[in-house]
Amino acid sequence: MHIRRTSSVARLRLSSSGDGPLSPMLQAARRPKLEKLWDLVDEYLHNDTESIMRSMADHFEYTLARNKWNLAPQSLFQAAAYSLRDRMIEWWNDTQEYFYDQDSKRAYYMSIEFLMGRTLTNALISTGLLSPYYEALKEFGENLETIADLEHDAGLGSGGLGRLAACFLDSLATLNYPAWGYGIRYKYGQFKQNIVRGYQVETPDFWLESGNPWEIPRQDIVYKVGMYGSVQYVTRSDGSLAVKWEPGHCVGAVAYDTPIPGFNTKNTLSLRLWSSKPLVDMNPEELKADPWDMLRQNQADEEITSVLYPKADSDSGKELRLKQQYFFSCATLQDIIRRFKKSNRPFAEFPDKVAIQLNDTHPTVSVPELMRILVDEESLPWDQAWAITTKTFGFTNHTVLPEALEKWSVPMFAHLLPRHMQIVFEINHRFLEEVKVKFDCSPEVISRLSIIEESNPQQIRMANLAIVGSHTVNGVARIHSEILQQSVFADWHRLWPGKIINITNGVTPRRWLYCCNPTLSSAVTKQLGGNAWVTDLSLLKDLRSHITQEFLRDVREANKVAKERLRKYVSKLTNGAVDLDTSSLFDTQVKRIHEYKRQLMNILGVIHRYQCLKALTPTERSQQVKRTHIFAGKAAASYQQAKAVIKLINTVADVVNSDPQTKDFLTVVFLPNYSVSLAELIVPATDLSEHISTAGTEASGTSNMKFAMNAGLIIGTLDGANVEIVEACGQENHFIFGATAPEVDKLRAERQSVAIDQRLYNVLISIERGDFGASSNYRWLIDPLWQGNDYYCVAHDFPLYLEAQQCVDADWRTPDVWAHKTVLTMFGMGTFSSDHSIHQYARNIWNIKPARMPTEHITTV
Ligand code: 26V
Repeated sequence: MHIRRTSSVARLRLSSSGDGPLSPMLQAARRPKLEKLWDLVDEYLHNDTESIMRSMADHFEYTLARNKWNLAPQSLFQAAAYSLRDRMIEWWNDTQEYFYDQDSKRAYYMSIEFLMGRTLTNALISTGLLSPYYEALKEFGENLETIADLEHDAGLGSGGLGRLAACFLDSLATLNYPAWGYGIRYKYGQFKQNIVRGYQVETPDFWLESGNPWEIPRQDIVYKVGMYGSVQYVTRSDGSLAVKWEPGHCVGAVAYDTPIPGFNTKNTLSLRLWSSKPLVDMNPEELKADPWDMLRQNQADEEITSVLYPKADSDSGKELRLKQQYFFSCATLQDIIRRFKKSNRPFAEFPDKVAIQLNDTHPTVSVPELMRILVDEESLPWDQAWAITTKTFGFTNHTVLPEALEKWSVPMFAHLLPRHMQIVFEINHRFLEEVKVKFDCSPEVISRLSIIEESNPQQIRMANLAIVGSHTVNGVARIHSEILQQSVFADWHRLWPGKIINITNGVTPRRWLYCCNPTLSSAVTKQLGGNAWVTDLSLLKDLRSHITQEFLRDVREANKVAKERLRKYVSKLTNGAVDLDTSSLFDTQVKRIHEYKRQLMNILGVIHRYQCLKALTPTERSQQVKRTHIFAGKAAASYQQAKAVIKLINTVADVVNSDPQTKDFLTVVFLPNYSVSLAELIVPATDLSEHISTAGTEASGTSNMKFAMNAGLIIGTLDGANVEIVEACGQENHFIFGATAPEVDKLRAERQSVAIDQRLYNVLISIERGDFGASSNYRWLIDPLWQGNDYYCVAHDFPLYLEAQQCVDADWRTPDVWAHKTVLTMFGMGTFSSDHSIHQYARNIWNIKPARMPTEHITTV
C-alpha cells in the first residue's frame, strides 16, 4: 500500500500575496470551478529525505513502470532526475509568473549549440537538495556518485561556443536575470569518438536512447515553420501594396523545455529546444499526393532536427544546415513575439522588452525573419521595422578563421526562403546607399562591406548581415576583439566606431570548481569562512596577499585526490594496461583537434622528450621529471590533418608506454570521446595545461580558465584569453612562449621559411623512419613542415616551446615554487567567472536587470 503525501506546505502564489496585480492568465486560472485544483497545485513538494524517497519511488513505479523484477541501475538515476525535475518545475513556474508580473525585459540567447553535459549533481547543488538526495539514495542502498555517473551527457554542441552557452545559462539563472536559452533539440548530438588501432572512428551519439528525464515536451507549444514557395503581392484595404510569402511547405516546431536552476536562488530559467515534426494538415496539397511520397516527406521533416551540423559536402547537406537555422530562428521569434504580445504593447516598445543575442552567425536569419514579421505581417513601415530590429539584436563573434565565417549561396537561400532573400537584398541596398551618402568609401571598401559577395554564384555573408542587423557586436577576449576591430571587421570599425566591443568569456565556477573539485572547494570555503565565493568569485583575490601553509597543503591534497580519481578512470578504461603515476606531472591538452590549436607541436615535443630520455643513462634518466601527457579531443569527421594528429598521438602512446627504458618516466594517453563529464574529471587532476594556439587564432579558449581556476598552471601563447589570464595571475606564474600575433602576421607576410631546429629535425626524421608506424599516415602533417609551408608556425615556435617546457620542469622540481604559483593562479581567476561576463552582457548589450523572486513564501523542508 502506498502512503500518499499527507501534509503539504501551502504555496502562496506571488501575485496573491500582494506582489502586484493578478496576471490575466492567473485571473483566468482562478475561476471558481477549478479552485480545488489550484489549491493542490499551489502546494510545494516537500524536500525532506522521506518525501524525496517517496517521490523517487512514485516515479520509479508510475513514470518508468519499473518493479523489483526489472530494476535497471539507470532507472534509479531516472527516478531521481524526474523527482528533482518536479521540484524545479514548481520554481520554474513561479519564476515565469514573477517575470510576467514584474513586466521584466528579457534576454534571449539563441545558439545552435548548448553543450550541457550532465545535469544531476549540478542541479542538486544549485537547488540545495544534494544532502536529502544523498540520504535518500543511501536509504535505498545506493550511492549518489554511482547514480550520477549513469547519466548520459547532453552533447548538443561541438566545443567552446556550445559550452559557453551552457555556462551563460547557469550564470543567468544564478544572477536572477530574466532570460531564456533557445536552440535545437538534436536527436543525435556530437558523434561518439572511438579509437580503433589509433584512428578516430565516429559513431552516432543517440543520447535520447534511454529517455531524457530533464526535458518537458510541450506538445501544446507547436509553431508552423514555412519554407520554399513564392512571394505574392496583395492590395490592402487602404489601397497600399503588401507582400505575402506563400510557403510551399510547412513543418511543425515542438518545444522541449529544460529547467535551468540558479545556484542559491529559487529563480529557475528555461532552455527551450525545438524539435521538428510533420504538419500534414498544413500542407493540403501534399494530402492528395501518393501516400508513400507523403511518408518520405514526413521523414524529411523529422530529419530537420536529427543531427548537429549535418554534412555540408553536398547541396542538400548545405540546404539542411540552412533549414535548421531558419527552423529554430522562426520558431523562437514566434515564441518571443507571442510572449511580447501578452503585454499589449505597441511594437515600437519591442526592444524595451526584448533583447536577442545571436551566438555566432548561425541564428542570423532571424534578422530578415523579424523584418518579415514586422513589415509583412504586422504592416509596419520598413524604417520603423528596421529600427526595432537593430535595437533588438546583439551579435557575438567566436572565430576569426575565414573558413568558419558562414556564407550561403544566393540561389539556395532564395529557393528555400524567397521572401527573406528579397529582404536581405533590400537591407543590403539601403545599407550601401547610406554608406555611400554618409561616408566616403572606396568601391573596394563598399564591396567588402556588402552583405552580398559578388562571386559566382553570389553569396550571402552572414557575419555582415549580423553586424548590420545588430546594435552591438562583441568579441570574446580582449585580443580577439582587437583583431576584429583592426583586421577582420576593420571596415566596420571605421564605419561605426564603438559598435564592436569586447566581453571576455568566462566559465561557471559552480560546475568547473564547486562541483567538479569538492576537495579544493572545501579548502577555499574554509579559507574564506563561507561559500559566498561560489557566486562572487572576485572574493578569491582577497586571498592573494596572505597565502597560508595550510592552504598550500590543502591544494596539494586536492590535486592528489583528483589525480587518483583520474588514475582509476584510466585504469578501468584500459583494462589495467595503463596505470598513471600520480606523482608525475600531469600535462594536459584537451580540446577540439585543429591545426591552429597545434596538438601537433605538443606531440612533437613529447617525441623529443622521449628521444632525450632514450639518450640518457639509467641514472641520468632517474633524475628527470616524471611526466604524464594527456590528450583528448575530437576531430571533425572530414578533417584529415586533425585525424592524422590523433593517429600520431595514439601511436606515440603505444611506443612510449611500452618502452621499458622510458615507461617509468614518460606516459602518453589519449582519452577517447572527450566530453563535458570527461573534462570534469581531467581538469582538477591537471598540473599543467596546454593552450598553445598560433597567436591570433584562438578567439578566447575557455578551458584555460577552467584549469587555472582549479589551480593548474598554463603553458601557452599570447593568444585568446591567455593574455588576460596571465595578466591577472602574473605572467611569471605561467609558461608563455612563441610568436605574438603581430609577429605571426609578419612571418606570414614575409613568407620566410623558418630553418628547422635540430631537435625538430630529429623528431621529424624519426617519424619519417617509421618509428611510429607507417610515415604515410602522417604525410598531411610532416610534408608541410619540410616544405616550409607552415601556416600555423609550428617550426618557428617549436624551440621556444621546448624552452618553456624546460622552465616547467625546473619549477616542478621545486615543489614550493610550484605550489605558490598554483595558488596565485587560482586566486587571480576572480574575473573569469561567467557571472562577470553575464553582468557585462546585461549592462552593456541587453539592458536587463535582475529580478529575484522573493522566497519567504517557500518553506519546503
Ligand atoms: C563554425 C562552423 C563552421 C562549419 C561547420 C561547423 C561549425 C561549427 C562551429 C563554428 C563556429 C565555431 C566557433 C567556436 O566554437 N568558437 C570558439 O568559441 C569559444 C567561445 O567563445 C572560444 O572560447 C574559442 O576560442 C572559439 O574557438
